[in-house]
This record gives sequence, structure tokens and C-alpha cells, in this order.
Amino acid sequence: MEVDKLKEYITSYSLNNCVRGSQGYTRVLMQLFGFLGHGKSSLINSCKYVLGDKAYTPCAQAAPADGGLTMERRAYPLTDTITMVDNRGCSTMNSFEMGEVYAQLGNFLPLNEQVEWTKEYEDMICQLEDADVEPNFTDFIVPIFVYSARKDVADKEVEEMKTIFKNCRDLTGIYPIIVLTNKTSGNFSRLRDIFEGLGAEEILAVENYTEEDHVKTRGRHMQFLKLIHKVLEDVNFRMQEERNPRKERAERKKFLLKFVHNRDTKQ
Ligand SMILES: Nc1nc2c(ncn2[C@@H]2O[C@H](COP(=O)(O)OP(=O)(O)OP(=O)(O)O)[C@@H](O)[C@H]2O)c(=O)[nH]1
Ligand SMILES: [Mg+2]
Repeated sequence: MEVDKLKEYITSYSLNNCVRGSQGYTRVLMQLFGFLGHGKSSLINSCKYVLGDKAYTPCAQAAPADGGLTMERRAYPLTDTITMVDNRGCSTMNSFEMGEVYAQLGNFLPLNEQVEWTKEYEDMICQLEDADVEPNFTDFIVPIFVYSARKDVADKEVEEMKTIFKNCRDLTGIYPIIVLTNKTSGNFSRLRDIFEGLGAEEILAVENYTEEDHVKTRGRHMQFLKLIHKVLEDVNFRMQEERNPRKERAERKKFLLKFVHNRDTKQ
């Protein structure tokens, strides 16, 4: 599809038009996660730039550092239906950081709040109870893992990521879409092979639009439109089946309780 057609498809996308209707869902959340400084905030700025019709105006703060700039899980609406959600970068993807990401993907945490990695069992249970006061059944969450092609995957990380991705799939029903940033300055093909080996179903490489370089080109625009289109394809696929948002939430809660229980007994 050409740029304009793809843009039109994305901006007019409504969950009501899915084969079985919206089934109680009102919003698609593209939930980003990944290591520190790998380009999550820049990816949001790029998608907003591509869908908007204004000059490049970054809304998510991005800066050249070792990462650690974003501390909040802030929501950035792209259209009436699609929202991108920024995240605090993980330093190691240990079980505390991942417990928090799983709680995000399970839709148990409010948006636009600081991300804390250190929740013990009790804190996590309290948070889950709080989430039950006004449960959110209406967001359809799609996990997106952001990794910079400038970085090298350590052997130790490979096995960890395999488990993490599988858990994300079990929680959301969608295998995380892998977005490799900095595609022109790293070893993209090597990383693609690694992520394919980890079971990734969709791997996209992008060169984010940045403060320093945001010259619009058709090819660069297409990278971000294709990403959002892939997300919607996943949503459409899942929405072909009969869904029960309440039941799915209960399953996610069981998963999370089991995860934090196992983690803390190991500790
Ligand atoms: N050339 C280039 N630079 C990028 C790309 N993606 C991100 N950057 C730069 O890398 C730096 C870090 O990017 P961020 O978007 O802040 O990364 P992040 O994952 O949000 O980082 P934290 O929130 O700090 O963990 C910034 O200086 C960006 O301009 C890319 O695809 N190409
Ligand atoms: Mg950031």
C-alpha cells in the first residue's frame, strides 16, 4: 500500500469494524518495552510525525545518553483508537523489571504514572487489588519490543528474552513485534537472525526520525506506517475469534499472581 492509503487505513481504523464488532474493546494500546536508551521515545515521536501533518515536534523526550531518561509510562494517542505507550527502559530485564512489564501488559496498571521496578510480592498484590476497583477491560494491548541495532545481544540475554517473549505472548495472545532501531548504523541482519531464532514473528527495522535528522522520505515514512499496520493486523486476527474481555483479564491476573509468587519464593 502507498503512504496515503496506509495512512488513511490507520487513521480511520475502528475496532467497531472488526468482523465481530468491538467485543467490548475501545482502544488499541501499542505498549513499548525494552532496554535503556534503545529508541522507544524516538519511535513514538516518529510515529506521531508520520501520522500528523505538522513539522517534526517531538512530544516524548529523547536524548543521547546511556538511557534512563523516561521514567513514566506515558500514553501518546496516535488516532482516536490507537495509542502508543512509552515506558521506562529496563536495565537488565530481571524478574522484578519483568514483573512490572507483565503487569503493564496485563492492563493492571494505570497509565501516565512513574514506573517502579522494585515491587515485592505484597506491593504487587496491593496494586492488583487496587486495579480491581476500576478494572480496565477495554484496552487491547499489543506488545512491542524495541532494540537498537547498535547494540550487541549478549548470550545471557538470548535465553532470557526467549522466556520473556513467550510470557508476553501468553499474556496478550500476541508475540511481541520486534522493532530494531538505528537500522543504518548496526548489524541489522545478525540481530534479525537472533530474534527470528527466538521465535519472533514480526521484525521491523527502522531509522527513527530524530531531532538531528528528520528529513522526510517516503521509505522512512513507510517504516512506521508498516509497523502500525502490522499491529492492526494482529488485532484483526485476534478479533476474528469470540472474545470475553473479563475472562481474559482474569486469566492474565492468574498468570501474574503465579509469576510473582514463583519469583518471590525463589528469592
Ligand atoms: N540515528 C538514530 N538515532 C536514534 C534512533 N533511535 C533513537 N536514537 C537516538 O538515541 C538516543 C536515545 O533515544 P531515546 O528515544 O531517548 O531512547 P529510549 O529508549 O526512550 O531511552 P530511555 O527512555 O532513556 O531509556 C537519542 O539521542 C535518539 O535521538 C535511530 O533509529 N537512529
Ligand atoms: Mg525514553
